Amino acid sequence: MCGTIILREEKSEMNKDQKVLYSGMQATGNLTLGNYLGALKNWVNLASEYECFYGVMDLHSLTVRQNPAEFRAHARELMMLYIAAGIDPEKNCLYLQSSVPAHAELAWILDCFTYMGELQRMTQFKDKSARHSDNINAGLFTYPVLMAADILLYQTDVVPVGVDQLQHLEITRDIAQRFNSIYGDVFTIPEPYIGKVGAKIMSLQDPAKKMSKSDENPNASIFLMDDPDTIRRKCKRAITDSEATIAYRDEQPGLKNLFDIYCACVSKTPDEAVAEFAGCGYGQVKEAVGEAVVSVLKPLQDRVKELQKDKSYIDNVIKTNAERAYYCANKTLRKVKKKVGLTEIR
Ligand code: ATP
Ligand code: LTN
Repeated sequence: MCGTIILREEKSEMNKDQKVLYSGMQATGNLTLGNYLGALKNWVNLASEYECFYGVMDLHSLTVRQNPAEFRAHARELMMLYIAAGIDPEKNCLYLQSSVPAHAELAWILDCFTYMGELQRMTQFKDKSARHSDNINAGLFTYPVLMAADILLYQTDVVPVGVDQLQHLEITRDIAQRFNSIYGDVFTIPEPYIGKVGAKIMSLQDPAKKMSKSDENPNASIFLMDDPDTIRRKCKRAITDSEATIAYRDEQPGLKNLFDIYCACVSKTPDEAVAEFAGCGYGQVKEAVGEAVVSVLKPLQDRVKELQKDKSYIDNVIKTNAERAYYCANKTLRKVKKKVGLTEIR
């Protein structure tokens, strides 16, 4: 075990010149096509250029009540989805947020550098407290500070996320700049990375809302593990409009969303997609979108099914990557504690 830690420390020292990428998802429920096209797919595309850390954000998930057994299973499933999507756990650090205590420790310190007014402005807090009015807990309120701690602990340069997370990135940068202005250059200031296509996939049943894991209408979201017939059916039932015109424009949000999904799946531009379907009916577009999504998700689903059979492999990934994350995170945490004047006992 000690030997493994030393090897992993050496690896981090060696990669000092490589820029750092950090991202993560909450370990709640089933991932949607929005999570995949808006975030996960970009992670895979960027992985070779950066030293990458991908967290399974299980501490964040506690802001909503979880069934313990299901929650534990979801965290493992999410780890499998990361791997199935193409993130190699030998080359990238995939780990559970809760296995690195430095996240919670830095979050507390950063809480003391964050203003109530800043947190009150967060739209995700407003949305989630409206949706969970029976459980507006302090964790939901300070959620962005824990997210800032996640990012800043690894001296992150770039954070690939969907558009809905931009506000959290902005507050992360503000907190880091505030801290640095008092104590010197402790934190790298991270930049968001938003993909060109798929940055905001909308609900198939209400194109004004983002596609979300927690939508009550099961036809609104395509889940990554949906079987092909379910995917085709959900696409067929997607809400469009009565204009009967093939175009990519804001006035036809349902069709625009279908084109966004199609383009992200087949790597085409909206203009190319519109040209391809010129003269077609919406039914043909929906059918093609369904097939494109099935083709993108099939290999990922097959790989998840294989991984589900190999418990010890995932156990091993969880353990060894946690050691590396622990080492990197604690380097920053030690620096922060020293700067603010906390006593270190060796
Ligand atoms: P919930 O809907 O339950 O609040 P979520 O689906 O937003 O959760 P998160 O774990 O909060 O899931 O998000 C994980 C990543 O997926 C983030 O980078 C987020 O920006 C991205 N993402 C989520 N939904 C979409 C979407 N509809 N389109 C594009 N990106 C998305
Ligand atoms: N809040 C994020 C999940 C998340 C995250 C992070 C993303 C928690 N910590 C750090 C990027 C970097 C969300 O997607 N809802």
